Amino acid sequence: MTKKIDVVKNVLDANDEVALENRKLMQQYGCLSVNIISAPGSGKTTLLEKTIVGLGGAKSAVIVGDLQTARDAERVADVAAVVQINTEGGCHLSAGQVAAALEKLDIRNAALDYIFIENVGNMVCPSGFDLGEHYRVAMLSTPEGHDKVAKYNTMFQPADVILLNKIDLAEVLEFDSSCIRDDLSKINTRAPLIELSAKTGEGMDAWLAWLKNAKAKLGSSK
Ligand SMILES: Nc1nc2c(ncn2[C@@H]2O[C@H](COP(=O)(O)OP(=O)(O)OP(=O)(O)O)[C@@H](O)[C@H]2O)c(=O)[nH]1
Ligand SMILES: [Mg+2]
Repeated sequence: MTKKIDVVKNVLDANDEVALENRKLMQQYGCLSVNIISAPGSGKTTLLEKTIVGLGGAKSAVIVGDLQTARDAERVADVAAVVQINTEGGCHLSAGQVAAALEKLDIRNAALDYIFIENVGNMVCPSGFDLGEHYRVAMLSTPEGHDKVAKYNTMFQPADVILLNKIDLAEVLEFDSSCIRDDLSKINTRAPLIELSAKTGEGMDAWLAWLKNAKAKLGSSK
């Protein structure tokens, strides 16, 4: 029994060591990195397509994790350097996979301003793995229902910012964002909640302002 617990602990310790190196490397080269975690289909790739364009002249790269296919990478390739990681069954990205992607992106010479990590669509597994990101973004969308913060608290509790996407559908779905706010007040009062629609662009200004502010603060205590 003790042996099994040791193995799990060793895996997490090894991941955290690589994550620390990733964070140092991205810090050294002035790349703000965010790790976006959500259920499949919440709109991570759509958000990234719009975000990177919205950041104007900034140079961005995307590391995208999926079980199979390069479909998400193909969608963002026009606006950013991209590395697709196929986990082939794995339900989350690991720090080692991100370290390999940073080498592929040639981080030391690429002069990147932002690195966006789109984690594998999953509300549980990615939360346990630090990738070395500066900030963690937890996203949910209105079709998923307003009970998700309380039910998947491990995803929302450590988040630095929370995005509620697809607010263009809120009315037809009778989505109650006060439920989200109530549940967040019990587990995470630190992270701002930004309501937006990656499709219509509503609320995107607040998200872009948050990113630019985080980028400006890079190099401080974080
Ligand atoms: N109505 C509406 N649809 C959206 C919005 N954002 C994304 N979508 C749609 O939601 C679907 C899934 O979007 P994706 O961006 O592929 O979602 P994802 O989170 O990257 O999905 P996975 O990578 O498979 O986990 C697509 O049909 C998008 O067009 C939004 O703000 N409003
Ligand atoms: Mg995607």
